[in-house]
Amino acid sequence: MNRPNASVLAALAAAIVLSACAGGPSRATATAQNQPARPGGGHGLDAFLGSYDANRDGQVTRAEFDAIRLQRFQAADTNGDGWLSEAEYVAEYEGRLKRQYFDTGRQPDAAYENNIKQAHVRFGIVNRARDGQFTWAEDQAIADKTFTGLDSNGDGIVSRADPQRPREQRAGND
Ligand SMILES: [Ca+2]
Ligand SMILES: [Ca+2]
Ligand SMILES: [Ca+2]
Repeated sequence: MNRPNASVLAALAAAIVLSACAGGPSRATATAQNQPARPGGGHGLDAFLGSYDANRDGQVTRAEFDAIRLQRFQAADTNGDGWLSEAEYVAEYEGRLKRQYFDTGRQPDAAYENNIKQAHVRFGIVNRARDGQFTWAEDQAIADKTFTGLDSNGDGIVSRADPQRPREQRAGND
């Protein structure tokens, strides 16, 4: 008879523990090389330029801004019905948040949960019609506000030439 002895079982247990650890918090070394723009968000001009200046010339035109917003909107509309449900809206946001955490080697924490909660709250704000359907037209209305707010010299381009006032609170923007 050949039954496994205690030392084999111990080795096996150790191997299982090790492999469990391998999937843990050490996966933090992802490089972001093939991501020209960081869509993770944040506030202010730097974040805006980082997210929307597709051709990297230091200026965001309205066409660049709209192109990326449309891309994001369409990607978020996973069932393709032309509008975002709350679940689709939050899932899109969570995808970007996850990537941001992954890129910076952070594990989901209390702030993460809070951000997700805020995304739900934000849906209630951006979905002006309160019909549970966030449409591209509603997104464009927000885009108008965001863009003209940042384009403070009014030349139709957002760049460092636009003097920015401090803005700690910019709820409703993503
Ligand atoms: Ca540009
Ligand atoms: Ca949809
Ligand atoms: Ca400008």
